[in-house]
This record gives sequence, C-alpha cells and structure tokens, in this order.
Amino acid sequence: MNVRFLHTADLHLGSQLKTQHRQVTETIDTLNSAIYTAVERLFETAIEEDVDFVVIAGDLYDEDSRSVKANMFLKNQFCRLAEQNIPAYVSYGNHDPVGSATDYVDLPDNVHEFDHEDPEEFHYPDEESLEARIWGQSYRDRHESRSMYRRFTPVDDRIPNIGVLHTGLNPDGRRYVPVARSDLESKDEIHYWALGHIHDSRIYENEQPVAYAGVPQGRQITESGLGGGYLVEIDAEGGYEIEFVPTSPVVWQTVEVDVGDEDISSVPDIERQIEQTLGDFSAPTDLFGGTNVTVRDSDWEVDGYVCRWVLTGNGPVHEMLSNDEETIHELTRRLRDGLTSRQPFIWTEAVRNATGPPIPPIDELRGDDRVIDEYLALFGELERETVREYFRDEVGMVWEPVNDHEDGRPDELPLTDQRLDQLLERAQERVLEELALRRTT
Ligand SMILES: [Mn+2]
Repeated sequence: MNVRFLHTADLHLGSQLKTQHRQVTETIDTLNSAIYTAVERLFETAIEEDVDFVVIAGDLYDEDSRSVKANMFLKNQFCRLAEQNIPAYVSYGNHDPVGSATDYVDLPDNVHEFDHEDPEEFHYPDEESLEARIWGQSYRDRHESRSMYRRFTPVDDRIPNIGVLHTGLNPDGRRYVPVARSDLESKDEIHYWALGHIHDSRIYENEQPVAYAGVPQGRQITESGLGGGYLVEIDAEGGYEIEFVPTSPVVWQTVEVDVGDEDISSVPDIERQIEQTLGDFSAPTDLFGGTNVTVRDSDWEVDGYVCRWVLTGNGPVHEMLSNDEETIHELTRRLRDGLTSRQPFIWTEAVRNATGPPIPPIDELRGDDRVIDEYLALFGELERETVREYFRDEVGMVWEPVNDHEDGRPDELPLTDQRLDQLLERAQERVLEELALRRTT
C-alpha cells in the first residue's frame, strides 16, 4: 500500500517581503503577491499531480489574528482541492495557534484541522477503506511546551503512518514542542515525519524521513534560496520517494562584489562591476546534495531576485564609500532604477560597504617588516579553538547563539561559527590595513 501527498508548512500568509519596495511600480505586484503566488503553485501542483492528500505542518498564517484576505485565499485553494476530491490535513503552529484564532470564513469539509487539546488521528480516505493514517496536534498558544509526539500511537504499521509536527527539534527548549530528532526517529511505526517551523528545506534520512518543507517563498535575506514543498510517495515497508517542488517567484541572494580594482573609482564604475555578476544568476537547484531528494524540473521560472550587494576589496572607492552615507544611498537608488526592469528583475534590498583602503599585497609585506610578520603570526593563533572560546566568553550574552529563528531579537546578534569567522577575518583585515598604511607611508 502506498500513498502520494504534498507536504508543505510555514506559508505565513498575511506577511510581506522585507524589501522596502514601496516606491517602485514595475515589480511591486510581483513582490506583494509573491507569497500567494508560491502557495497557489503548491496547490496547483497537488491538483496536476492528482495527489491523494495535502499535509500542512503549521504557520499557515503569519499572525494569529489571521487576515480576511489570507483566510479567503486559503478557502479558495482548499475548495479547488475539494473539487478534485483531495483532502487536506492541517495543523496550526506558533504563528497561528488555535487558542487565539479568528476565522473569518469557514473552510470546506475536505479540510481536517488537528485538535489543539489532544493528538488526533485522521484516516485517509475513510474508516472503511483505510489507506493511511495522519497524526498531528495543533498549537493551543504561541508557545507549546508539550512534546506531543509520544501520544501519536497508530495501532499498527501495516499502512503508511504520517506524523505532523510543528517543532524546532530542540529537546531543551520549552516554546516550540521540545523533542529530539532521535525521539522522532525511534518511532518506528511512523513512516514519514512532516515537520514545520524551520524555514529552510531540509531532510534527515537516518531512519524514516524527517522532513522540513521550508517556506514556499522566502520573505527576508535570511530566507535565501528557492522556496517550495515536497511531493512525497511512501509505502508501509519504508520505501519513499521525495521530490522538491520549487514555487518561489522571488529568490533572495547575498552577492559579494569585489570593487578593489584600482580602475574602479566612481559610482558608475561600481555599478558596472555589479552588473558583471548578473550573467551568473540562476536559481540554485543543488539544494539536497547527499540526500535522496530530487528537485522537480518543470516550466517554473524565477520572476526576480532580491539582492543584498556586499562590496569588498581594497581600492580607491573605499574612501568615497566610507566618508559619506549619501554615496551608498545614491548607489542603491541607481541600482534600483537600472536593474528592476530586467527579466528576471533584480531588486536591490541593500548595499553594504565592506571595502578597505588600498594596501600593498600581503605577500609583498611578509618578511620585510617585523611588526607585520609578528602580527600575521599572531593571527594564526586565532584559528585555535581555545581562542575562539575566549572570544565567545568576552562578547557575552549579546552574542548568545540562537538556534531557533523565532528566538532571534532585533537587539541581539546571534554568534554562529560562520559569523565568528567573518568577524575574525574582518578584524584581521582592518588591523592589517592600518598597520600596512602606517608602516609604508
Ligand atoms: Mn514559521
């Protein structure tokens, strides 16, 4: 016995892309409707593929107050499924807990919403001709300290059993369904874990698949790459096939552009340098390296990219970019004017200046100057883990690592290993720049 279904989560209907795009007209419709377009594509795929059912693992809405528009939109999507006799099994998450929910419209009968007091088991297609069981539980409040999964108890594993959970997979956290991945993996009677909450698509294949569908459409620079959902086929013997269906019309990217060349000295020069990177743009499809997940090849195309340009390199433009904020503002404005009408469009989210002053190449300085040599040797020490520990201690609470994106605060800077690397590298460059300037002039 096998079943085929669509697994999605974290639609966050009712939220907006954080793009500061209010002042443009050409792309405004695409950006404003990107989340709806992405979700519509998911439902379209479910219908085209004639799946058995659809599973949504929480955060359908961005706010627990929901919105009339989002509510009406989802109702229409569910009605399209109903016309094809496709049921949907829906759990609510920390963004749309049931306890404080306002439903503006009633959803059609093919939508089965998981209860928020106790776990619930739904039967596909019905009690008489049982082909699959779908277990889940909705959030009652914004924070859920119940781990829920223990009470997902199908009577046998002779047909596919699916567990639906909105969780950060953090056994020590108390807010988003504390549970370890190994806890879920040890539940042999569950053949597929359909998870929500983490916003990028990822999958663990140690035992049965434990899968996050990710967002259908990224909304900010930290949600980069393709958004989408999974087409899943499973059987009761542990066999499975998972295909990722890309849906996001807009892709977020951070692009480093080296503007350190000595010939680059003006704003138009920087623009030309940025334009040279555009030829390499393509939606990244190598998302699931080392797993069994394939990315669906369809006529789907990206409508546009939202880019954060990070300018790097040591050259004459450093002074111009650093002395006056207006330069960055003007560059941002010109990029928005110049690139937005392209196909696919390029919207500039921000320009960040990470350039340094012109200095001689390090290799020219090495060996010639005792101070610089000593400094370079000292910097090698920073690679050691004990020194990294010391830094982590010194910078204190403000740099506490945040494992769950929901726990991030605007006044905190989560210190990941990657960010620590960036900081150390940047610090090394800054000191070296100062030393080189002072020792050579
Ligand atoms: Mn979410």
